[in-house]
Amino acid sequence: MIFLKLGGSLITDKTGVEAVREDVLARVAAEIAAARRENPGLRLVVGHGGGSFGHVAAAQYGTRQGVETAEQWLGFAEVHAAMVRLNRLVTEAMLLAGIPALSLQPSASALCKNGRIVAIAAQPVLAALDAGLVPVIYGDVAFDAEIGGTIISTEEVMMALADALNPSWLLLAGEVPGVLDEAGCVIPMITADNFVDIQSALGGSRGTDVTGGMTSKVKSMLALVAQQPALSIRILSGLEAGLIGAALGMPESAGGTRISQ
Ligand code: IP8
Repeated sequence: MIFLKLGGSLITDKTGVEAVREDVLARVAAEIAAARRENPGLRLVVGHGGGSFGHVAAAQYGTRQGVETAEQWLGFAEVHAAMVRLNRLVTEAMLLAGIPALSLQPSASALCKNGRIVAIAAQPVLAALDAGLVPVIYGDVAFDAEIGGTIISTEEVMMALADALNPSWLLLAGEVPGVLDEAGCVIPMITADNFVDIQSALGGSRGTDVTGGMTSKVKSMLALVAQQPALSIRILSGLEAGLIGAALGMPESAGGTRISQ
């Protein structure tokens, strides 16, 4: 079982508004289709981020911090609608490539408390996999028992599903070739043991925001592999043709950064 996240920065143009990278989407879909043909037993869940779709409305209404007023609830509905528009494009590209992609709406499945997912319906995802389908999830809005509503990222949805689905790999395909060190080289392997050294390398080379971004991403991925020792994570570039296909075929030896326990 493999979880594959297509980053929002990979499949959309973040400098535009609701601008999809059609060429990237078509190529990635073809790579996924080829990997499935080579390995018909592959159980695959695909997820995608928001990029220039959900994040624009989400920032405008501050949806992640909570939803209370009528205007904020309108924003909640608009963020979801933007994500559905992107999800349709992703799903259509996959269907066109011959992948039996089935979109499953996270906001109809997940419930949160203070911004954290406390329940998610894993059963429909399992049923889809058993039927030979490729479930497609995405970063979405979600109802929240404490703060009304919030935003759940693709990784958060995948992490919540990991308990029930036990994936062996989580592949995070983005624009960057992996986690980079001070010299700009890809760090091939991160574990809890070498994280201290890596953290200082990250801190030395980048601005505070970016450092916080990658450091906190790596930290949450290390927490995830500590919870799920059989899971490994790979951060890789989806911009380089063939890498996603190679990672789906042989995740152990694909490029990028591996995060393991
Ligand atoms: O791009 C967030 O998903 P992400 C999606 O995986 C929304 O963080 C709704 C902004």
